[in-house]
Amino acid sequence: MPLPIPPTARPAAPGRYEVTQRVASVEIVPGTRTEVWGFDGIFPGPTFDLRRGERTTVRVRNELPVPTSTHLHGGVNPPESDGYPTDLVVAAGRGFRPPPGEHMDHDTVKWTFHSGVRDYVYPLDQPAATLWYHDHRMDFTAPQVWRGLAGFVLVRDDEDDALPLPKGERDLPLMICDRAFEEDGSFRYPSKDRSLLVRAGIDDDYMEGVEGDVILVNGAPWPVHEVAAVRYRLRLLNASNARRYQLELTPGGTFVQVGSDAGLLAAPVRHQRIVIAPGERFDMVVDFSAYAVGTEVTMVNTLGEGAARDVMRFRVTRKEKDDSAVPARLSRLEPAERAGAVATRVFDFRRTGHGSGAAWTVNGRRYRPGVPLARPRMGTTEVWRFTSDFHHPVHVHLAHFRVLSRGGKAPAATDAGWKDTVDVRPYEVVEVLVRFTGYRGLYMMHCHNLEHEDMAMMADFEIV
Ligand SMILES: [Cu+2]
Repeated sequence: MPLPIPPTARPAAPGRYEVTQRVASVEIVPGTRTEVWGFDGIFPGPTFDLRRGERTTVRVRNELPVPTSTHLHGGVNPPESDGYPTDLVVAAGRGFRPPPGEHMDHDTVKWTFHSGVRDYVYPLDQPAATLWYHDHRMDFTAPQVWRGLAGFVLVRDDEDDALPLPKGERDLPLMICDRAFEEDGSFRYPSKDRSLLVRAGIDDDYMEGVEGDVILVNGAPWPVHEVAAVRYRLRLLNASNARRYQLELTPGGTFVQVGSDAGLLAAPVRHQRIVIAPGERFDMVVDFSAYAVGTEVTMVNTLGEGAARDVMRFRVTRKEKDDSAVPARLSRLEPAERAGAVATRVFDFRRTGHGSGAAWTVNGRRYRPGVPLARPRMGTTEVWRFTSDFHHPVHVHLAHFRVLSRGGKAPAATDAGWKDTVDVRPYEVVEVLVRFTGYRGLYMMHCHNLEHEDMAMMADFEIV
C-alpha cells in the first residue's frame, strides 16, 4: 500500500474550522471494508496545519452513536476546551445516560452535555510542535480511538520555518498505530459491550492493554513511500493504544532528532534507535542520500514479534537537489534546573485489586473526576516524581515538562526537550520538572496506555 498523507483541513473562515465525527466504511486491509469512526469519516482525521498565536476555533459535530470529548494532546488549552472526559458532545436528537463506572468512581461526577456540536478554542500560544487530537470520553477512550478518532495538529511558527529543515512534501507526519481485524475486515477489539453505550470495560485478559497484529502508518498497513535520496523530516507519533515500538532503519540508518513532543530541541540528537511509547512524538530528520538509488529502507520495530516487527518501508527511487540542512543550533532551551521548583510531588502508577475488581490507579486511587490530587500555583515549576509497576506512558495535560532523571541517573538521550508524555518503565522512577503556565483551572494527568486510562489510571490537578 502507498503511504497515505491525511488531507489538510480547510478553514470555514479565518481561524475557524468545522469537523464532523461520523461513521464511514473504508478500505484498510485490501479487499475488505472496515467501519471507522472518524473525524470527517477518515482515519487518521484531517491534519490541522496551524500557526503559533493564531487563535483557532474548531467546531466538532458529533454524528456518532456515542458521546465524544476531543482532546488536543500537547495543546496549551483553556480548561473548558481541553476535552475533559465528562464534558461530552452527544449527536443531535440522541439521548444518553452514562453507564455506571466499571473502574472509575462516578459518585463525584458532574457530567456536561452539548447537543450536536461544540466549539473548542485553541489560542496556540505555544511553540511549533507536532500535536495530535483524539477522543477522550470517560471510560471509553480506548475503543473510540481504536475505531479511528485521532488526527494530527501541526503548530508552526517563524522560528521553525526559518530553519533549513526539509519542508513541503519532505515533511511527513507519520501516525503509527496497531490494530487487529476480524475476518470480515472490521476492527477487532475486546469490549464487553460493542455498542459502547451500556457497559464499560474489556475482557479481563486484556487488563494490560490491547495490541493488534497489523501495524498501520497513517491508516495503511505496512505502507511504502517513495523518496528521493535527500533529507526528510519524519514527525513520528505513536497513536497506539498500548504498544511501544523500538524503531530502527534497516539497512542501518540514523535518526537525527530535531524536536520532541512539545517543540524543537536546543540541538540535534542522533539516534540509531528510539523507543516511542503511546502518545509520544519524535521529530526526526533522515538523510536518504546515505543510500543508493534502488535501496529499500525498512523502518522496523525491534520490540515487535512476527508481523509487528515491520512498520513501513521507504523506497529510494531518485536523486534530487537538496537545499535542506540540520543546523547545530535549533532553538533556545533554558537548562532544566530543579533548584527553581517550589514543590516535589510523587505520583505512583500501579495496579490494585484482583480479577474483575482490579483497576489501574494513581497514588492508590481510581480516577475521581473533579477531585484534584495536586494544586500547583500558576507560574511556578514543580518536580513530579513518577513511579510505576509496569510500562506506563504518563501524560500531563496543559503543562509541559523536562525530564530531570530516570532511575536515579541522567535522562536518556530520547528524553531531551520539552515533553508532555514520558515513558515510565516497570519499577522505574522518572523525575520531571513541570512548568505551570497558560491557564488556571482543572486539568488531568493519566497513563496513555488507553486501556489503563479507561481502567481509572487518571488524576486531576488544579492550577490555582
Ligand atoms: Cu499505564
